Amino acid sequence: MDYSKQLIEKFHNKTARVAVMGMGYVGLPFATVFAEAGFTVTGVDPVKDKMDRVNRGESYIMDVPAEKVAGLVKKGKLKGTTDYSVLANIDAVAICVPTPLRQTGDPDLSFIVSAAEGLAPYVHAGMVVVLESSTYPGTTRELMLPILTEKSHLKVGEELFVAFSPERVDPGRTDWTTKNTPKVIGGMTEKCTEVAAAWYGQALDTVVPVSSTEVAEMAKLLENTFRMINIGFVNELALMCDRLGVDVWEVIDAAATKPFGFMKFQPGPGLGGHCIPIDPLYLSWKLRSLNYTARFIELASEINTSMPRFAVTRVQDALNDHEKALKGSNVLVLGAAYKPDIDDLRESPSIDVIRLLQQKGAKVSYHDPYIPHIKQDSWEISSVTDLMAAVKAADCVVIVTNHKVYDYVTILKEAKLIVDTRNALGKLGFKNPKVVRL
Ligand code: SAJ
Repeated sequence: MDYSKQLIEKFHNKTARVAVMGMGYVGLPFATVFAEAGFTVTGVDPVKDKMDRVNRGESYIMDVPAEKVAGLVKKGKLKGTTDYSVLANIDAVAICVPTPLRQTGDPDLSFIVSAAEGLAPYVHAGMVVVLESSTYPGTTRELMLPILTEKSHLKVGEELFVAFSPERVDPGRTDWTTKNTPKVIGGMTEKCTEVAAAWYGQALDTVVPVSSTEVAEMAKLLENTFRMINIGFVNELALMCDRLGVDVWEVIDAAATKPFGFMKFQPGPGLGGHCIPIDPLYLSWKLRSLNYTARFIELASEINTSMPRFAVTRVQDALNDHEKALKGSNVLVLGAAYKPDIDDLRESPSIDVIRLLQQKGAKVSYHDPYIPHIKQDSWEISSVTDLMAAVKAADCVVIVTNHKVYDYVTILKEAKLIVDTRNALGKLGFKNPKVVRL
C-alpha cells in the first residue's frame, strides 16, 4: 500500500480528516483556515472551556472572528473536543502547542511531549503529523518522533509521515495571515516533506519545502533571533545615546532615510511576547549542549532584559529633575500589553517596569484598554478606569506600550511629566521640557 499516494489523494479531494492539537493563537486560526479550505477539522485541546466555546461558535482569539467559527461549526466543518481518542480516525494532525521557558530559562518541552504522548496511542499507517511549535533544531527527530513510533513501530516515510512547519502567526496583524504567509515545511524524509506540503498546499497560498525538519526548525529560530538581536542592538544604541546626550530616536529616523542596507528597529522598555524573547534562547540552549556559546544571543538577551530597569531609571531621573523623589510619587504606566493594540501580556516589559517602580516605593497605577487586570505571584493590580483623571493626578506618566487608541495630544496637555519609552509622542515629544524620551 502506498500510503503517501493515498494521503495526497485525500488532500486533493478534501476528504482527509484533519486535527489540530492545541487550539490557541496558532491552532484556532490554523483550524479555521483548513476548515474554510473544505477539510473537516477537529480541534483537540485539554481545556474544556475553549472547546465548548468553539462548539458554541465563539472565538477566544482576537484574530479569529466569532462569526467565522460559528459558520464553520454550523456547517459541520469544525468542532472541538478534549477527547484524544478522536485522533484514531484522523489522517492529518498539526501540533500547535506552547514552547515557553522554564523558570530556569531552559526550554519547556512539556507541552510537545504531552501532545505527542496523547497522540501516540492513535497514530496509524496513512497518517501525517506536523509540529508547528517553535523549538530548537532536532526536537521533531529526537524528541517527538520516538514518542510516536516507540509503540506503533510505524515506518517513517512509508506509513507515518512526520514534518516540522514553523508557525508564523503575528497576533493583531491583518496584512499577513495564516493563509497568505509563506509556510516553510521540512520532513523527516523526502516523502514526508511531499505529503505535508501536499496537505498544507490545499489551504495555504504558499508552501516552501525544505530538506529536513532541522532546516525548518532552524529557519524559524533565525527569523526570530535576527529580530531579537537587532532589537538588542538598538536598545544598546539607546544606552549609548543616553551617555552621549544624543536623542536616539532622531538618530534612528535619520539612519532610516537610507533606502538600502538598513532596517529600522526601535528601542523600548524591554522585549515581550511569546516568540522574540524566547525562541533565541531555545537555540542558545541547544548550542550549549553542543559546547558552543551563542554569544550574540546571550549579549542581546542581557541588554534586552536590562531595559525595564533603564526605563525606571529614566522615570527616577525625570522626577529628580523636577525636584521629586520617585519614592512616594504617583506614577501612571500607560500600556501593559507586550506590543501595541493587542491584549497579550506574556513576557511584557510593563510587568517588570511596574514591579521595579513598586520596589522603589512609587505609588504605581496603570492603564491598558485591552488588559483590565494584571495578576502576578506576589501582586496584582487593575487598570484605572478614568484615564484622564489618572493622567492629571500622576507626578509622572510613563508610556510603556504605545497603543494607537490613546489620544497622545490630550495626554501631553494634561500630564505634568511624561517618560516616553516608545516615541509614542513622536515630534510632539522632541525637545519638549515636559517629555523625557528613552
Ligand atoms: N520590539 C522592540 N523594538 C522593535 C520591535 C519590537 O522593542 O523594533 C519589542 C515589542 O515591543 C515587543 C517585542 O519586541 O515587546 C516583540 O515584538 P514583535 O514586533 O517582534 O512582535 P511579536 O513578538 O508578536 O513577534 C511576531 C513574530 N511572529 C512570529 O514569530 C510568527 C515575529 O517573527 C514577527 O517578526 C513579529 O511578530 C512582527 O513582525 O510583528
